[in-house]
Amino acid sequence: MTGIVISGTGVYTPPHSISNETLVESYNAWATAWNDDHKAEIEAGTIDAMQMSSVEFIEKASGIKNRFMMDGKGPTDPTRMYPNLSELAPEGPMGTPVQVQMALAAAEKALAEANLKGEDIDLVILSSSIWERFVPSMATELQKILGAKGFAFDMAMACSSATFGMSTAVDAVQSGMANKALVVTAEYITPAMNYTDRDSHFIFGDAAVAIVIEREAETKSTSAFRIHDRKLFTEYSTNIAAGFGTRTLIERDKISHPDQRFIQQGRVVFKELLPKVIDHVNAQLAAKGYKVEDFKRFWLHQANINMNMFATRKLLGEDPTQDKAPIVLDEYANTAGAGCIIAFDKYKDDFKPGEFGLLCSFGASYSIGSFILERI
Ligand code: CO8
Repeated sequence: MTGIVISGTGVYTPPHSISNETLVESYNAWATAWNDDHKAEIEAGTIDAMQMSSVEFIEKASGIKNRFMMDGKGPTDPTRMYPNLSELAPEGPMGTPVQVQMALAAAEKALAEANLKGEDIDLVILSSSIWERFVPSMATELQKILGAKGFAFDMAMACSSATFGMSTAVDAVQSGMANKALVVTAEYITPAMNYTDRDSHFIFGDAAVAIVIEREAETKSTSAFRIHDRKLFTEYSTNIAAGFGTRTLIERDKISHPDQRFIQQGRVVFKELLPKVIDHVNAQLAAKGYKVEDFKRFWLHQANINMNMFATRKLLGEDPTQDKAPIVLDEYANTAGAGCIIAFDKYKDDFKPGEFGLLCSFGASYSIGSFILERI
């Protein structure tokens, strides 16, 4: 046991709700126009025609029906196919980033649930998969806006950004480096997507989540969860990648190269990662003397419904229900590090004191982060 609790969580949902139908319509319009432009080469057999996307495939293969975007117009405009950043952060790179605006909205909700104000926080960790700006640190800008004290820093661990950030915050509070920590995962992912890639154009949505971490003895929250245990794992893999970074600045000709944006070997990820997740969770429960029956709920990473069904079926030995392992990816799509926290935030209010749940992120790098939680 850590003596530390999660005393508040918050979710920021972006304003534009984009259905599979809308996304497929714009992709297919773009692909049809591309095929028309390349008719001669396609007919000569020198290049392949773009295949059409379909709503039925997306829903069956992923379980995703909808996603939220900060800018819904750009990615669904067949003549553009990427978001318009400058409309959302008009003052250029030093204007408050969209990611910080998203983070702030989630943080305000988490602080309210924890019964705290910005000035009560003395550690801010902005832990996300991708970055709108590297310097100055976006976490320090959020710290300033919130009026938080102490120190702040950015960190990244792809799909496990929130859980790894939470674990870092637990260490800081336990060691006395900080008193009350705010972890925010602001996944502004749409700018890193390739909306002209049929295999992945439907996978992601934008969202931000925030978590307050503090000592159990000090919390003013009426709905806190005690952190009993946490277990982290990583293993290098290039099967999920987005190659942009400083190299993009230098190799200008590669800026629009597909490997700068999100790419994955979806089937390989499915096969390689899931056994690791199941072993990871089983090992954690065995080491701490828990059985799966001890848990009221499993708040899992939200990438693909078939993955979640498979994982919970293996863990529980039965078909999972929405109550046992809630799915939010149908509405939010894959929100990288934010997914399992959205599930936690939306499916935790019915917990009674003494009931246990397991929170687990898994995905890119590869990474896994799992927490055993008890409602106090
Ligand atoms: N419409 C119609 N048909 C399609 C489409 C489409 N949009 N896309 C592909 N197809 C076709 C394929 O071409 C293929 O055709 P054929 O059989 O003729 O070759 C057929 O459908 C089947 O394709 P797949 O085998 O690829 O389909 P799957 O059933 O494997 O489903 C998924 C694809 C949905 C991608 C699935 O493999 C999946 O979700 N796997 C799990 C992957 C996963 O969890 N990844 C983790 C995501 S990463 C993460 O969570 C956070 C990353 C944070 C980093 C962000 C950086 C920007």
